[in-house]
Amino acid sequence: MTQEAAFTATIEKDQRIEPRDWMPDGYRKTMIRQIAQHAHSEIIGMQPEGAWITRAPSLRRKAILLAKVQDEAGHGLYLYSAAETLGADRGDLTRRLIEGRQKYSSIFNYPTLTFADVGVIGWLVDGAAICNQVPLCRSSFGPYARAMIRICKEESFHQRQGYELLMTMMRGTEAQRDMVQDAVNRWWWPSLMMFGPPDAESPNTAQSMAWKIKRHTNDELRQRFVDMSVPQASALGVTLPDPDLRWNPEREHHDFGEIDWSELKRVISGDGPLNAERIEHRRRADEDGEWVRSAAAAHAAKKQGVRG
Ligand code: FAQ
Repeated sequence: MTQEAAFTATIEKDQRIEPRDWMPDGYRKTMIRQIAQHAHSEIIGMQPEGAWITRAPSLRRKAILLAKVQDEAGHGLYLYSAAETLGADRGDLTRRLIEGRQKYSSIFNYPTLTFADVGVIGWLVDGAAICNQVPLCRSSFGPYARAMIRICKEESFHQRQGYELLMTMMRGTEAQRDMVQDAVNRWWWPSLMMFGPPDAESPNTAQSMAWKIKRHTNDELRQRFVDMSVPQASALGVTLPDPDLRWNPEREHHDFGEIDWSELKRVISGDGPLNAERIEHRRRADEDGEWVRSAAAAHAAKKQGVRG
Protein backbone atom coordinates (compact mmCIF):
# COMPACT_ATOMS: atom_id res chain seq x y z
CA MET A 1 0.00 0.00 0.00
CA THR A 2 1.37 3.46 -0.85
CA GLN A 3 1.69 6.03 1.92
CA GLU A 4 -1.13 8.04 0.41
CA ALA A 5 -3.41 4.98 0.26
CA ALA A 6 -2.63 4.21 3.91
CA PHE A 7 -3.53 7.79 4.86
CA THR A 8 -6.81 7.63 2.93
CA ALA A 9 -7.67 4.24 4.46
CA THR A 10 -7.07 5.59 7.98
CA ILE A 11 -9.41 8.52 7.32
CA GLU A 12 -12.04 6.24 5.75
CA LYS A 13 -11.98 3.89 8.73
CA ASP A 14 -12.50 6.86 11.05
CA GLN A 15 -9.17 6.23 12.72
CA ARG A 16 -6.70 8.92 13.77
CA ILE A 17 -3.74 10.34 11.90
CA GLU A 18 -0.83 10.60 14.34
CA PRO A 19 2.15 13.00 14.10
CA ARG A 20 4.64 10.42 12.77
CA ASP A 21 2.25 9.11 10.10
CA TRP A 22 2.69 10.20 6.51
CA MET A 23 0.20 12.92 5.56
CA PRO A 24 -0.30 15.11 2.48
CA ASP A 25 1.34 18.54 2.72
CA GLY A 26 -2.10 20.15 2.39
CA TYR A 27 -3.41 18.21 5.39
CA ARG A 28 -0.42 19.25 7.52
CA LYS A 29 -0.79 22.87 6.41
CA THR A 30 -4.53 22.92 7.11
CA MET A 31 -4.08 21.36 10.54
CA ILE A 32 -1.33 23.83 11.50
CA ARG A 33 -3.52 26.72 10.26
CA GLN A 34 -6.60 25.64 12.19
CA ILE A 35 -4.80 24.63 15.39
CA ALA A 36 -2.71 27.83 15.39
CA GLN A 37 -5.78 30.02 14.82
CA HIS A 38 -7.53 28.16 17.59
CA ALA A 39 -4.57 28.56 19.98
CA HIS A 40 -4.26 32.27 19.14
CA SER A 41 -8.00 32.68 19.83
CA GLU A 42 -7.64 31.17 23.29
CA ILE A 43 -4.70 33.45 24.15
CA ILE A 44 -6.17 36.65 22.67
CA GLY A 45 -9.50 35.53 24.18
CA MET A 46 -8.02 36.03 27.66
CA GLN A 47 -8.04 39.80 27.15
CA PRO A 48 -11.75 40.77 27.02
CA GLU A 49 -12.58 38.97 30.27
CA GLY A 50 -9.14 39.54 31.81
CA ALA A 51 -9.95 43.25 31.78
CA TRP A 52 -12.59 42.58 34.48
CA ILE A 53 -10.47 40.58 36.94
CA THR A 54 -9.51 43.68 38.95
CA ARG A 55 -13.09 45.00 38.79
CA ALA A 56 -15.09 41.85 39.61
CA PRO A 57 -17.95 42.72 41.99
CA SER A 58 -17.04 40.15 44.69
CA LEU A 59 -14.18 37.94 45.80
CA ARG A 60 -16.14 34.89 44.63
CA ARG A 61 -16.66 36.32 41.12
CA LYS A 62 -13.00 37.34 40.99
CA ALA A 63 -11.80 33.83 41.91
CA ILE A 64 -14.09 32.26 39.28
CA LEU A 65 -12.99 34.70 36.57
CA LEU A 66 -9.32 34.26 37.40
CA ALA A 67 -9.70 30.48 37.09
CA LYS A 68 -11.53 30.79 33.77
CA VAL A 69 -8.93 33.07 32.22
CA GLN A 70 -6.19 30.72 33.44
CA ASP A 71 -8.01 27.81 31.79
CA GLU A 72 -7.95 29.76 28.51
CA ALA A 73 -4.18 30.16 28.81
CA GLY A 74 -3.94 26.42 29.39
CA HIS A 75 -6.04 25.68 26.29
CA GLY A 76 -3.80 27.93 24.21
CA LEU A 77 -0.61 26.23 25.41
CA TYR A 78 -2.12 22.79 24.93
CA LEU A 79 -3.05 23.70 21.35
CA TYR A 80 0.38 25.17 20.56
CA SER A 81 1.82 21.83 21.71
CA ALA A 82 -0.52 20.02 19.30
CA ALA A 83 0.71 22.30 16.47
CA GLU A 84 4.32 21.50 17.44
CA THR A 85 3.69 17.80 16.83
CA LEU A 86 3.25 18.81 13.17
CA GLY A 87 6.63 20.55 13.03
CA ALA A 88 5.40 24.10 13.74
CA ASP A 89 7.45 26.33 16.01
CA ARG A 90 5.56 28.10 18.80
CA GLY A 91 7.66 31.28 18.62
CA ASP A 92 7.13 31.44 14.89
CA LEU A 93 3.36 31.05 15.29
CA THR A 94 3.28 33.89 17.81
CA ARG A 95 5.30 36.10 15.43
CA ARG A 96 2.85 35.35 12.63
CA LEU A 97 -0.04 36.34 14.89
CA ILE A 98 1.60 39.61 15.94
CA GLU A 99 2.50 40.46 12.35
CA GLY A 100 -1.09 39.82 11.22
CA ARG A 101 -0.13 36.80 9.09
CA GLN A 102 -2.30 34.38 11.08
CA LYS A 103 -5.87 34.87 12.22
CA TYR A 104 -7.71 34.50 15.53
CA SER A 105 -11.44 34.45 16.19
CA SER A 106 -13.29 37.64 15.23
CA ILE A 107 -15.27 37.53 18.50
CA PHE A 108 -12.38 38.72 20.64
CA ASN A 109 -12.18 42.08 18.89
CA TYR A 110 -15.29 43.40 20.65
CA PRO A 111 -15.12 45.37 23.92
CA THR A 112 -16.40 44.17 27.32
CA LEU A 113 -18.27 47.25 28.54
CA THR A 114 -19.91 45.95 31.74
CA PHE A 115 -19.63 42.94 34.04
CA ALA A 116 -22.68 41.44 32.30
CA ASP A 117 -20.38 40.96 29.29
CA VAL A 118 -18.41 38.42 31.35
CA GLY A 119 -21.61 36.41 31.82
CA VAL A 120 -22.63 36.72 28.19
CA ILE A 121 -19.18 35.64 26.98
CA GLY A 122 -19.54 32.53 29.14
CA TRP A 123 -23.07 31.80 27.93
CA LEU A 124 -22.87 32.69 24.23
CA VAL A 125 -19.17 32.70 23.30
CA ASP A 126 -18.28 29.56 25.24
CA GLY A 127 -21.62 28.10 24.11
CA ALA A 128 -20.68 28.68 20.48
CA ALA A 129 -17.17 27.35 21.13
CA ILE A 130 -18.63 24.13 22.59
CA CYS A 131 -21.02 23.70 19.65
CA ASN A 132 -18.09 24.03 17.27
CA GLN A 133 -15.61 21.99 19.29
CA VAL A 134 -17.55 18.94 20.49
CA PRO A 135 -17.53 17.50 16.93
CA LEU A 136 -13.80 18.33 16.74
CA CYS A 137 -13.26 15.67 19.46
CA ARG A 138 -13.73 13.28 16.50
CA SER A 139 -11.40 15.25 14.24
CA SER A 140 -9.02 13.04 12.26
CA PHE A 141 -5.77 14.42 13.71
CA GLY A 142 -5.11 12.57 16.98
CA PRO A 143 -3.42 15.25 19.13
CA TYR A 144 -6.05 17.86 18.15
CA ALA A 145 -8.99 15.53 18.79
CA ARG A 146 -7.60 14.52 22.19
CA ALA A 147 -6.92 18.15 23.14
CA MET A 148 -10.54 18.95 22.31
CA ILE A 149 -11.90 16.39 24.78
CA ARG A 150 -10.24 18.10 27.72
CA ILE A 151 -10.88 21.60 26.42
CA CYS A 152 -14.60 20.93 25.89
CA LYS A 153 -14.99 19.72 29.48
CA GLU A 154 -13.57 23.00 30.73
CA GLU A 155 -15.61 25.04 28.24
CA SER A 156 -18.81 23.44 29.56
CA PHE A 157 -17.92 24.62 33.03
CA HIS A 158 -17.18 28.07 31.60
CA GLN A 159 -20.56 28.20 29.93
CA ARG A 160 -22.38 27.24 33.10
CA GLN A 161 -20.57 29.87 35.15
CA GLY A 162 -21.60 32.50 32.58
CA TYR A 163 -25.21 31.38 32.64
CA GLU A 164 -25.26 31.28 36.45
CA LEU A 165 -23.79 34.80 36.58
CA LEU A 166 -26.53 36.04 34.24
CA MET A 167 -29.28 34.27 36.23
CA THR A 168 -28.02 36.03 39.35
CA MET A 169 -28.08 39.41 37.60
CA MET A 170 -31.57 38.74 36.21
CA ARG A 171 -32.80 38.15 39.78
CA GLY A 172 -31.29 41.51 40.77
CA THR A 173 -32.34 45.09 40.06
CA GLU A 174 -33.90 46.60 36.95
CA ALA A 175 -30.54 48.20 36.15
CA GLN A 176 -28.83 44.77 36.30
CA ARG A 177 -31.45 43.22 34.01
CA ASP A 178 -30.95 46.09 31.54
CA MET A 179 -27.22 45.49 31.66
CA VAL A 180 -27.71 41.82 30.76
CA GLN A 181 -30.07 42.64 27.88
CA ASP A 182 -27.67 45.26 26.56
CA ALA A 183 -24.78 42.76 26.63
CA VAL A 184 -26.92 40.13 24.84
CA ASN A 185 -27.83 42.71 22.18
CA ARG A 186 -24.16 43.44 21.54
CA TRP A 187 -22.81 39.83 21.58
CA TRP A 188 -25.54 37.85 19.81
CA TRP A 189 -24.65 38.61 16.19
CA PRO A 190 -20.85 38.46 16.67
CA SER A 191 -21.39 35.04 18.35
CA LEU A 192 -23.16 33.77 15.22
CA MET A 193 -20.20 35.00 13.16
CA MET A 194 -17.80 32.81 15.16
CA PHE A 195 -18.90 29.83 13.04
CA GLY A 196 -17.30 31.41 9.96
CA PRO A 197 -18.62 32.50 6.57
CA PRO A 198 -21.72 30.86 5.08
CA ASP A 199 -21.04 27.45 3.49
CA ALA A 200 -21.22 28.84 -0.05
CA GLU A 201 -18.38 31.23 0.78
CA SER A 202 -16.24 28.96 2.95
CA PRO A 203 -13.16 28.05 0.88
CA ASN A 204 -11.83 25.45 3.36
CA THR A 205 -14.92 23.47 4.36
CA ALA A 206 -15.14 20.93 1.49
CA GLN A 207 -11.54 19.73 1.83
CA SER A 208 -11.61 19.82 5.63
CA MET A 209 -14.80 17.71 5.63
CA ALA A 210 -13.26 15.24 3.17
CA TRP A 211 -10.26 14.87 5.49
CA LYS A 212 -12.65 14.60 8.47
CA ILE A 213 -10.94 17.53 10.17
CA LYS A 214 -14.31 19.28 10.27
CA ARG A 215 -17.36 17.07 10.89
CA HIS A 216 -20.06 19.65 10.13
CA THR A 217 -20.27 22.74 7.97
CA ASN A 218 -20.24 26.28 9.37
CA ASP A 219 -23.97 26.75 8.68
CA GLU A 220 -24.94 23.43 10.28
CA LEU A 221 -23.16 24.34 13.50
CA ARG A 222 -24.53 27.88 13.48
CA GLN A 223 -28.07 26.47 13.20
CA ARG A 224 -27.40 24.07 16.07
CA PHE A 225 -26.23 27.00 18.20
CA VAL A 226 -29.32 29.10 17.42
CA ASP A 227 -31.64 26.18 18.26
CA MET A 228 -29.78 25.59 21.51
CA SER A 229 -29.74 29.27 22.56
CA VAL A 230 -33.42 30.15 22.04
CA PRO A 231 -34.82 28.14 24.99
CA GLN A 232 -31.88 29.24 27.16
CA ALA A 233 -32.66 32.90 26.39
CA SER A 234 -36.28 32.40 27.31
CA ALA A 235 -35.39 30.64 30.60
CA LEU A 236 -33.14 33.58 31.37
CA GLY A 237 -35.78 36.14 30.46
CA VAL A 238 -33.81 37.99 27.76
CA THR A 239 -34.74 38.74 24.16
CA LEU A 240 -32.40 37.76 21.34
CA PRO A 241 -32.03 40.85 19.10
CA ASP A 242 -33.44 39.36 15.91
CA PRO A 243 -37.03 40.15 14.81
CA ASP A 244 -36.87 37.33 12.23
CA LEU A 245 -36.05 34.64 14.79
CA ARG A 246 -38.88 32.08 14.90
CA TRP A 247 -39.50 28.34 15.00
CA ASN A 248 -40.06 26.80 11.59
CA PRO A 249 -42.13 23.61 12.09
CA GLU A 250 -41.37 22.36 8.57
CA ARG A 251 -37.60 22.55 8.96
CA GLU A 252 -37.82 21.77 12.68
CA HIS A 253 -35.28 24.51 13.25
CA HIS A 254 -35.39 28.20 14.04
CA ASP A 255 -35.26 30.60 11.12
CA PHE A 256 -33.12 33.64 11.82
CA GLY A 257 -32.25 36.97 10.23
CA GLU A 258 -29.51 37.76 7.73
CA ILE A 259 -26.05 38.08 9.29
CA ASP A 260 -24.05 41.19 8.36
CA TRP A 261 -21.25 39.37 6.54
CA SER A 262 -19.53 42.64 5.69
CA GLU A 263 -18.95 43.12 9.43
CA LEU A 264 -17.32 39.68 9.74
CA LYS A 265 -15.07 40.42 6.75
CA ARG A 266 -14.11 43.77 8.25
CA VAL A 267 -13.27 42.29 11.66
CA ILE A 268 -11.32 39.35 10.19
CA SER A 269 -9.30 41.68 8.01
CA GLY A 270 -8.16 43.66 11.07
CA ASP A 271 -10.65 46.50 11.16
CA GLY A 272 -12.85 45.48 14.10
CA PRO A 273 -13.44 47.66 17.16
CA LEU A 274 -10.36 46.46 19.10
CA ASN A 275 -8.10 44.52 16.68
CA ALA A 276 -5.18 46.94 17.04
CA GLU A 277 -5.39 46.97 20.86
CA ARG A 278 -5.61 43.18 21.10
CA ILE A 279 -2.51 42.65 18.97
CA GLU A 280 -0.58 45.45 20.65
CA HIS A 281 -1.33 43.89 24.06
CA ARG A 282 -0.16 40.50 22.79
CA ARG A 283 3.03 42.01 21.34
CA ARG A 284 3.84 43.71 24.65
CA ALA A 285 3.18 40.50 26.63
CA ASP A 286 5.48 38.61 24.25
CA GLU A 287 8.27 41.17 24.67
CA ASP A 288 7.82 41.32 28.45
CA GLY A 289 8.06 37.53 28.64
CA GLU A 290 11.23 37.27 26.56
CA TRP A 291 13.57 37.24 29.59
CA VAL A 292 11.59 34.38 31.17
CA ARG A 293 11.82 32.27 28.02
CA SER A 294 15.57 32.97 27.66
CA ALA A 295 16.17 32.12 31.33
CA ALA A 296 14.19 28.88 31.02
CA ALA A 297 16.08 27.91 27.85
CA ALA A 298 19.45 28.71 29.49
CA HIS A 299 18.48 26.65 32.54
CA ALA A 300 17.39 23.70 30.39
CA ALA A 301 20.65 23.89 28.37
CA LYS A 302 22.69 23.97 31.57
CA LYS A 303 20.88 20.97 33.04
CA GLN A 304 21.38 19.03 29.83
CA GLY A 305 25.08 19.91 29.93
CA VAL A 306 25.38 18.61 33.50
CA ARG A 307 23.61 15.37 32.56
CA GLY A 308 25.58 14.90 29.33
N1 FAQ B 1 -12.87 34.72 12.96
O1 FAQ B 1 -13.14 28.45 4.94
P1 FAQ B 1 -13.51 28.89 6.31
C1 FAQ B 1 -12.36 30.02 21.84
C2 FAQ B 1 -11.37 32.48 8.63
S1 FAQ B 1 -13.42 29.69 20.56
C3 FAQ B 1 -11.69 34.82 12.31
O2 FAQ B 1 -14.89 28.62 6.77
P2 FAQ B 1 -12.40 27.01 8.24
C4 FAQ B 1 -12.79 29.65 23.25
C5 FAQ B 1 -10.87 31.05 8.48
O3 FAQ B 1 -9.92 30.75 9.46
C6 FAQ B 1 -12.80 30.46 19.07
N2 FAQ B 1 -11.42 34.13 11.18
O4 FAQ B 1 -12.42 28.35 7.35
C7 FAQ B 1 -12.87 30.82 24.14
C8 FAQ B 1 -10.31 31.08 7.08
O5 FAQ B 1 -9.05 31.73 7.11
P3 FAQ B 1 -7.76 31.35 6.19
C9 FAQ B 1 -11.78 29.66 18.35
C10 FAQ B 1 -12.39 33.33 10.71
O6 FAQ B 1 -11.11 26.94 8.95
C11 FAQ B 1 -14.10 31.24 24.60
C12 FAQ B 1 -11.29 31.99 6.36
O7 FAQ B 1 -11.89 32.80 7.36
N3 FAQ B 1 -12.28 28.42 17.88
O8 FAQ B 1 -11.34 30.52 21.55
C13 FAQ B 1 -13.64 33.19 11.32
O9 FAQ B 1 -12.81 25.84 7.43
C14 FAQ B 1 -14.22 32.33 25.45
C15 FAQ B 1 -12.35 31.24 5.57
O10 FAQ B 1 -13.23 30.48 6.45
C16 FAQ B 1 -11.72 27.76 16.85
O11 FAQ B 1 -10.75 28.22 16.27
C17 FAQ B 1 -13.87 33.92 12.50
N4 FAQ B 1 -15.03 33.86 13.18
O12 FAQ B 1 -13.57 27.26 9.31
C18 FAQ B 1 -11.73 31.50 24.56
C19 FAQ B 1 -12.33 26.44 16.50
N5 FAQ B 1 -14.38 32.32 10.60
O13 FAQ B 1 -6.73 30.83 7.11
C20 FAQ B 1 -11.84 32.61 25.39
C21 FAQ B 1 -11.57 25.67 15.46
C22 FAQ B 1 -13.63 31.95 9.55
O14 FAQ B 1 -8.19 30.34 5.18
C23 FAQ B 1 -13.09 33.02 25.84
N6 FAQ B 1 -11.70 26.23 14.15
N7 FAQ B 1 -12.44 32.56 9.61
O15 FAQ B 1 -7.34 32.65 5.58
C24 FAQ B 1 -12.71 25.94 13.27
O16 FAQ B 1 -13.61 25.18 13.57
C25 FAQ B 1 -12.66 26.56 11.91
O17 FAQ B 1 -11.35 27.01 11.67
C26 FAQ B 1 -13.68 27.72 11.69
C27 FAQ B 1 -13.47 28.29 10.28
C28 FAQ B 1 -15.10 27.19 11.80
C29 FAQ B 1 -13.46 28.85 12.70
